[in-house]
Amino acid sequence: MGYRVAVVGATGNVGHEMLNILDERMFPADEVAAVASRKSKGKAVSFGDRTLKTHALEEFDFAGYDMALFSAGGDIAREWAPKAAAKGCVVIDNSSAFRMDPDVPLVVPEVNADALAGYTKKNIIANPNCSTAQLVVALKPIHDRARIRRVVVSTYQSTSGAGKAAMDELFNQTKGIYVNQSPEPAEFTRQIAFNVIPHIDIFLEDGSTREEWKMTVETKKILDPKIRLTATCVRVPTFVGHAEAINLELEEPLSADECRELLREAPGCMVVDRPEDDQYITPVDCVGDYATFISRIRDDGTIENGLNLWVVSDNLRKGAALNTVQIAETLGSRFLRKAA
Ligand code: 11C
Repeated sequence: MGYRVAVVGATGNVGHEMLNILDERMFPADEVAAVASRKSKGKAVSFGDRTLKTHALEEFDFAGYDMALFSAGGDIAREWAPKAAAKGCVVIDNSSAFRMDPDVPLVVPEVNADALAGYTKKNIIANPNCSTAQLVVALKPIHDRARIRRVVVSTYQSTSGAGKAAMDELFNQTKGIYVNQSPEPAEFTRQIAFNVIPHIDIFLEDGSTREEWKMTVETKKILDPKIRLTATCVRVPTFVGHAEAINLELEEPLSADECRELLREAPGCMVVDRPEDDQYITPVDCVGDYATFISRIRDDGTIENGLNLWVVSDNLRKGAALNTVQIAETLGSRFLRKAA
């Protein structure tokens, strides 16, 4: 017998990818229900070669569903995840609503799958922010080998991280500029076409942004609370794929060559790093892929035990939908054990 799964937020960017990935990976589901806001009720969404009619969240009964994959934002999650969880349905939530709740595991399966055991406290599991997920996949093997003391990361985040309307804004502004129309920012605080914006999510009192704060606290929760991390998060005019320039200070020596070999064998990682042949990954190359790609691995001679890396991944996949489905797979195989 397979699982009964609900995808909440099925009409959004990430919900769409969740349905694709459940189908691609042949998730053992007997039933998949697409759920979204009342205004999307009845809307058709694709699930492999099938079409699902969207249910309205307000009318949906989670009783009898084993898992609900939520990608509907923090406010919806705060209201509806506990209601679904109370009906015995395990919620895997993509928003930031529950990530730092000590009774909710925050999981990237390649890094801390064992933490899933704690899901029973609230029947809720949190999926990290996209920029954190790809970061910790690349850092985990390095930390296990040489202990990471400090991380300095600068991100180059695509517009899909901010949703469909933000992608449309990039598209329309870019077209508009070619015909001398002045671009009006709506989703972003500045023009995004032909520009970069050092501002993702709200500003905090210390001058950093909440996106930068999330990278710090989520990395500590998933990987190791002792790691110090400082981030600068930047929106760039790309559609899909987040890139990160990462500088590491390690406790023990690890050469660039050793790091390359280590990451070649590491779960979820794909090393593309032959600068002599211009072989490195860019966001456009990673779209639709599952891996966290690592390029430009090199020693940083300005500090003791320093390394630099360039890490790129599809933010809608490893950063969101894929990680959620991997959590569901691990939950199913290690904890729920319903399907054969
Ligand atoms: C972005 N990382 O690129 C954000 C999107 O906390 O799940 C995901 C926000 C989150 O804008």
